[in-house]
Amino acid sequence: MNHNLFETFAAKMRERADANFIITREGRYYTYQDALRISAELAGALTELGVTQGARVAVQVNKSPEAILLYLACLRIGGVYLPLNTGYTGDEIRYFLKDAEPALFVCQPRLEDEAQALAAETGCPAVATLGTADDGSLMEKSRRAIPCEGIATLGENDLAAILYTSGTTGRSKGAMLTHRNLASNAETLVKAWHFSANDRLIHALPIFHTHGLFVACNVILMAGASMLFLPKFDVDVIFSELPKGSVLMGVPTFYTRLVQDERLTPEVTAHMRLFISGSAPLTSETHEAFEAKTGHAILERYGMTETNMNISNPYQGERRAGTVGMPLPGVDIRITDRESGHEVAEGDIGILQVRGPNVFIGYWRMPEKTREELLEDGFFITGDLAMRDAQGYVHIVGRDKDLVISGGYNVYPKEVEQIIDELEQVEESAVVGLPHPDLGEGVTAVVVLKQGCHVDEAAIIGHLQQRLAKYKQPKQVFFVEELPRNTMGKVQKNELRKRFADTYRSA
Ligand code: MLC
Ligand code: AMP
Repeated sequence: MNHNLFETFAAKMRERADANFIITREGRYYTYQDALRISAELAGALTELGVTQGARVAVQVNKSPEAILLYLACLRIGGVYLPLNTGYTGDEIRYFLKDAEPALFVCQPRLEDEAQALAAETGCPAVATLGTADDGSLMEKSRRAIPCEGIATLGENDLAAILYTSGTTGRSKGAMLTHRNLASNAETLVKAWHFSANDRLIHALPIFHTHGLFVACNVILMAGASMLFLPKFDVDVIFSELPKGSVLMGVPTFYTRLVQDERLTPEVTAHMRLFISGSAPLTSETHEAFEAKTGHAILERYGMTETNMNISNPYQGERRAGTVGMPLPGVDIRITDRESGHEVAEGDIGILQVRGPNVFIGYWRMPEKTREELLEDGFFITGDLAMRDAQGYVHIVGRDKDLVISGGYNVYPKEVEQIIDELEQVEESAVVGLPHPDLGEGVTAVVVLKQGCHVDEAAIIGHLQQRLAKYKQPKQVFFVEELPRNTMGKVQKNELRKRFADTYRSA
């Protein structure tokens, strides 16, 4: 395997030069030939803006085909792509810019002034803009720049991207992903899921996370296939596009919304080859209802930002509801007892660890955190609780880490609690995820006020609004006299989850 991701893509792009790579609903399209040419032009612009091999390029832009061409340009010159959720607030962005020290910050045109201010404050030397219609200063510059036709020479541990995952201690950690990590995983997934040049992926995920960026786009590039780029997941649009696609990748919320719709029939999905779900648990009920309505068994897989994809249900063979399947080729797993660290017996629950060429090389400038989670023998401690059954299928049964997954987005309670606790009226708080019919889990805050103090839900949400992306903000806030604690004084979040379990049941 060639570990240089762009070289691997480029070989396919040349082979498929006249074929469509990305198309939009408005009829805009880029062939592979276009992608080769424009990525060279953008690479020229990046170079002029001071991006050198190993330099980070922070990108917070709305979804567009050009954003993927920018990702390709970055790979081409050995830059390190650093995508950021468009929902992040200025406070959140400030931290990433300070921590990653990018050579360039690419933002939406309408946020240029804010971006300039943040860049000046954090010492980021350059800012460029990218819109959603082939516009912005970066595209303009690329049209005038000397194209950079070459491809950087890279070692197998050279970084392709840094993706930030929120930290359990409140500080986000930058997962360093190498070209080898991404190339090996894309190659594995193309084979495992039988992707070919004939595929057309309906792409409705955001492109600032592993799922929408690497699982979706890298696999398409590796197969020389095409994708229909949709700005977001919209049920009506999906139904109108399903007859033209062959694969849909989504988080469970995509499927729970589709299943509730009477338009979901065998006919509308007849052209589709495959439905894939991941990023959060897909319930057996949704899996079964989808199969009953369409005849398609959703293929559920399991992955993480730090590891790419690890475990998948089979393409051929039984796709078992409520399980994530078996380790992908090249991936080793072990399920260990939290206390002893020894592997548990088949059927027992333990902490899932994974190892393989897909596993990241560490957290950016956090050697201690890296040592805690990435063991010397190469296994990464996922923090997920798993069980392997007698047929070898892995079940993700819960989490050892304090994490909420809302509509496929991770929310670390600590980060939210810390900001709530800043309010002078607040004694303490606990943030938990409660069952939510649409989002899987709903972020919920339970707050204890200081004696004699008063503050309401709106004030708490108002305080969070400036600081945290919308999806991290609690959908509901409860006030209690005290938080339940065990004998060690640790807050028993399980008790809170039980007590407020029905909060969103009829949502
Ligand atoms: C949007 N909102 C959310 C939310 N998404 N709130 C909580 N959790 C979410 N996930 C907010 C909006 O800001 C809006 O607020 C309100 O909720 C209603 O929005 P909506 O129109 O219903 O949301 P929608 O645009 O439909 O988005 C829902 C979604 C989207 C599930 C389609 O969140 C999504 O595409 N999620 C995918 C996340 C993802 O790609 N995860 C992969 C991570 S990688 P208001 O007040 O403005 O109305 C990974 C590794 C792996 O995990 O294994 O893949
Ligand atoms: P992220 O850090 O955003 O990459 O999220 C990774 C986490 O998502 C994993 O550690 C799991 O907790 C969860 N996850 C991903 N895929 C699945 C799945 N199929 N079933 C259950 N949880 C999943």
